[in-house]
Amino acid sequence: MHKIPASEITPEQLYLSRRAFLGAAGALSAAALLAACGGGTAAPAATPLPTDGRTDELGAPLSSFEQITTYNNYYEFTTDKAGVARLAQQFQTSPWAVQVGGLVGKPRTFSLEELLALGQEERIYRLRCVEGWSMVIPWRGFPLHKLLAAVEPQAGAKYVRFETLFRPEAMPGQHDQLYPWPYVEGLRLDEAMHDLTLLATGLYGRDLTPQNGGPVRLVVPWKYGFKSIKAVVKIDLVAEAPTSLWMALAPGEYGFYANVNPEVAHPRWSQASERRIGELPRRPTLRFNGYADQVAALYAGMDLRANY
Ligand SMILES: Nc1nc2c(c(=O)[nH]1)N[C@H]1C(S)=C(S)[C@@H](COP(=O)(O)O)O[C@H]1N2
Ligand SMILES: [Mo]
Repeated sequence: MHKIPASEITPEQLYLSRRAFLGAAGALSAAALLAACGGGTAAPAATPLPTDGRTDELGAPLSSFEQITTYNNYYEFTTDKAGVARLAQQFQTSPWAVQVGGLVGKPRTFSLEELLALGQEERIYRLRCVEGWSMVIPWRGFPLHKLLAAVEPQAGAKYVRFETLFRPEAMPGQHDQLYPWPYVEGLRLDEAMHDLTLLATGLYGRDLTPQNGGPVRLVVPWKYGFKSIKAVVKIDLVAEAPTSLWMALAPGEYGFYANVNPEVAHPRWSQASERRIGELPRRPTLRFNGYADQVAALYAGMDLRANY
């Protein structure tokens, strides 16, 4: 389905030499190295960070900073995954505000600084794109339920609707009339309240890069990557299931739930396996992307084939 650029299949030797360098530098953790760089001075985007031997809870190594920040889906900029980083480089992520409203007792606009104050934990999650590739990403952020609690959802609120910034001057892909901009996504309220559901403001201990959805994006690790909407500016609690951009564009291919499910094929390809970026053999895709223990109960009694 996709050609594998050479840049993705040769990094192991690089990792090994970086590891050796770290060893020589002494027992410095990645965090210590970052701290040593000084908080305010962001290293050039091209500078790779060590994975420091860390893994997800299933034992899979973290994807590298370089992989995570140079292979992106972000149609507001371009449909070329390798081209997003350059086009998004000048994107202004500050100042930023997220307007939270709809069926809530206390509608409120959060500045980025107020969002950061809600917490900055690290969460290592797998990201599985509906196209059949995946990564392991160390996000920094806070569970969305913290923000929702602050605005006090009303009894009639059953779903959460998310919207990306619409600014065609800065996001050239938004001139493409084929897509019903702005990008919209939605979750059922209980999915949104689940502790795994994150609002991410960083990765690898740094502020979130523009190409990864900076300054703030949603991360829902048991769903296909397209649910994890980037550059969020609006969050509304609503009574009815929102229509996402992908549902509007191709309702037969993309449903509201989009839970990772190896047993339900996309109409045009199997979802039984995936290509972890940087690896050659494909991996089997896991039910709910490996988070079934934590989230399967949300869908008890539902037909997950009909609710794709
Ligand atoms: N606003 C917006 N959010 C988006 C997308 C997009 O095109 N626009 N692409 C989605 C898809 S298909 C995936 S797989 C992930 C990719 O996130 P990453 O580039 O940080 O890996 O972002 C999702 N969020
Ligand atoms: Mo995706």
